[in-house]
Amino acid sequence: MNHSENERHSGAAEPGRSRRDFLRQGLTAGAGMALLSGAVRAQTPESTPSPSPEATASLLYPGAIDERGEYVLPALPYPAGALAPHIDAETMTLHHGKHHAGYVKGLKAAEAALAEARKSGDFSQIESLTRKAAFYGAGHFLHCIFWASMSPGSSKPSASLARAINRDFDSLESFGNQFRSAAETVEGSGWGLLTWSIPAKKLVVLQALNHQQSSQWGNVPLLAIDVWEHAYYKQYSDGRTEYVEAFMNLIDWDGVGMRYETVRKMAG
Ligand code: MN3
Repeated sequence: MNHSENERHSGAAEPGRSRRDFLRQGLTAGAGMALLSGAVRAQTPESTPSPSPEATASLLYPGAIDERGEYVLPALPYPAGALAPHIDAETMTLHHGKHHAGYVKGLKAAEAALAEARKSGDFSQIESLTRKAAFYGAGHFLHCIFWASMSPGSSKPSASLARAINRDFDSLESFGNQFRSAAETVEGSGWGLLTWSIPAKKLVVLQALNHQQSSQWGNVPLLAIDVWEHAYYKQYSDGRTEYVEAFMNLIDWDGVGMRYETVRKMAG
């Protein structure tokens, strides 16, 4: 599977949308809106009612599907140039409008082909189609988390997330060192991820090769850095280390904390 497959597709980024608009987009009107009050960030999993399944999904995978349940390219939660100088507007626009859009298109095509196979009973392409569904699907979902992992402002982990980080990584500094090292050493194209392990009930740093390989099962990504060359090459050339360092300045701990609280509510 060659990444250049995605080069054909283009989609317009939508700069100028606020973070709040972005979050609202993925939420269903009723239960989701209540979560936007800001209260969800400040409260513990035990003290708030569980959000609806739709709201939970859109908090964990922001903007991944539209109100009809169709896969969709979410708008960026900030203008394309808002993360400069750490990530410039040209890189963001190309990455979002071309590459991420290509994953959405590939995922839809794979699922349509699988539906056709079920209808016709011809499963001769099942291996290729299943692999494509995994590749493009994982690519789509991780990019949704990637955009939401960053923000132009500064932030720090909430008290409950900080406690979990200290418990599972000894300190925020140790977490940062492990996360940076994981991201910098991904072999080829892939991701550095902070995840919540549902079975182990703890935070785990993982790499993903391409988008879909090397995960544990049962891990929900909370923070994602894309280290495919298309994420940084225009600005940093082969300087992945410098790009990873720049990303560390952009981490949106509010969003990470929101996903942490949501998954804890969903699965302890
Ligand atoms: Mn990418």
